[in-house]
Amino acid sequence: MPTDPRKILVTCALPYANGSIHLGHMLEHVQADIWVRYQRLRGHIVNFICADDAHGTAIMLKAEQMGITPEEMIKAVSEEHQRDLVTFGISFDNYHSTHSSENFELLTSHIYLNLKKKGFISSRVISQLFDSKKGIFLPDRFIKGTCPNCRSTNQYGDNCDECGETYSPTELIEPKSTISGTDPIIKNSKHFFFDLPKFEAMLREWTLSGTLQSEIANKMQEWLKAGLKQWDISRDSPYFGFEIPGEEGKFFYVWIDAPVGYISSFKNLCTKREDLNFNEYWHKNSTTELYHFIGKDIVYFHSLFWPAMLEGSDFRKPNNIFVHGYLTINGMKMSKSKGTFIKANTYSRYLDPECLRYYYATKLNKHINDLDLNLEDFIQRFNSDIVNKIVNLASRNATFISKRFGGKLSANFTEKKLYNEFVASSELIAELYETREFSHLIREITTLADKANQYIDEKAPWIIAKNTDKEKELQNICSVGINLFRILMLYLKPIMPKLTARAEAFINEKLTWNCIVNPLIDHKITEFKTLFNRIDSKQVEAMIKEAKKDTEIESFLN
Ligand code: NOT
Ligand code: ZN
Repeated sequence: MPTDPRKILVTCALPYANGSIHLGHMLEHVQADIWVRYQRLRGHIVNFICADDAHGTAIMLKAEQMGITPEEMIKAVSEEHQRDLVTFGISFDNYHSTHSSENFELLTSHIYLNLKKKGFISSRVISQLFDSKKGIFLPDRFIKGTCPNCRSTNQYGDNCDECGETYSPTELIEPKSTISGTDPIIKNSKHFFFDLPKFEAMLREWTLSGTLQSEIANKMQEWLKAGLKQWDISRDSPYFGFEIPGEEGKFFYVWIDAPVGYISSFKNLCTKREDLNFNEYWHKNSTTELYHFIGKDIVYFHSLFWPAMLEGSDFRKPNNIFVHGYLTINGMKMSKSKGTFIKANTYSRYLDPECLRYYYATKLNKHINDLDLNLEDFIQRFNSDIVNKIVNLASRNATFISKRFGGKLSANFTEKKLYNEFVASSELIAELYETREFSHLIREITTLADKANQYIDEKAPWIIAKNTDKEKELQNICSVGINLFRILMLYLKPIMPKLTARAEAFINEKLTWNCIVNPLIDHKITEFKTLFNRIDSKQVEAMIKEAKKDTEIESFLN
């Protein structure tokens, strides 16, 4: 039974520590952050957790290429990631690293040893491609060759971009190591496997429970039908990661320690916060809620391996995974040469992060379809909705209230019916936040904004203001306008927290979910200052110009 207030643990996928956060990552962080801020606004207890995913061959090689240690690289990247996430208002309670003592301890002592004790781990010798020049077994992504199916050249070791065929790297024709350019040899090595097929019944039950997004339940059923396979969880040295206890030279594959990062980041938070109890959230019978926001590329890990690992080692399982699609920019995959591979930091040097938060919200829903950031539409949509409809609603009324009435709202409220209609929308708005139907909820909010502006247009306070006998009426109308603006700002608070904070300073009140039940009467507001400036297309042009010049990780330039 969920508790009230609900206790909720929310995660985003852990960004790899070998590159900058870009607008694609940000889609997920913004989606999760809006949901989290909404839950907090409703008085629930939310722990919002993330970390850097710091292990693996790619990170090891990248550091080597840069002439630094992996530890130095992941430290610098983590600082950059956290700075960017804060800039975009992502309100994590903790941001840790998978290269941490908590993660090592949890993975080795609690998860791996438990799985091993229960007979879920086995070992056998397998053959893999090995780069003898570099002295390293080659991950699929570091092998290129000719597709055994369609004979296209220059294809990766795991699947063909041309015909879509998947295969094992040893089947690739004329494989080459992309690290040294040499021909790899086939070499044997002992590997450790997790017995995923043992968890089939539990996973099938999850697909039938009705909680998962339908696309995910269908996908999982396909995988279950095709048959689950033993999962290789080990890698040979040299590898940047955790060594498997008792198995010298064998390391845990990054994808097994990455999800454990969810638990260890929370464990790390428990050391900083006395009110948190680790077991309450992770015990197998926990009544708290656990949700993972992820992209559609990593569903396999989160829907199959992860729940199985948790079940097998006596931890609680997630209540749900919330999967989103990919981001495209101007209808295409992000591209460096077009200047649409946009890093979070490049964006925030030219544009306000809240514009992007808003735009993403206008497009997000509970499904996993891809989402397009069309830069022209972005400018147009933001200026029209937020600046013209919402901010303008405040400014057109505020001037009269401050100049003519010393900042005081009217002592009686004249439009109860209209006001109550705005308040009544809160139920639908709440449901749309809860179910992550943000695009629908923005439509509701802008429809209300249109109604509010229509009311002001009809009453035309600028005409009434010319008639000195109608002082009271003028004050009443503008007070209605400000009160409707107040409701709209509350509804937008999880999406645009900084704009809302400025609006709160202006209204002179901290907005809570229930505060809008009654309008503000006889209440003093503060002087109106510009709440938001229009986006100028020049800002977007300058950002794109800059994005074309971006190097991969900025921290190392400074
Ligand atoms: N670093 C990974 C990625 O795709 C995400 C790891 C998420 C953690 O960017 N894991 N699990 N399961
Ligand atoms: Zn092919």
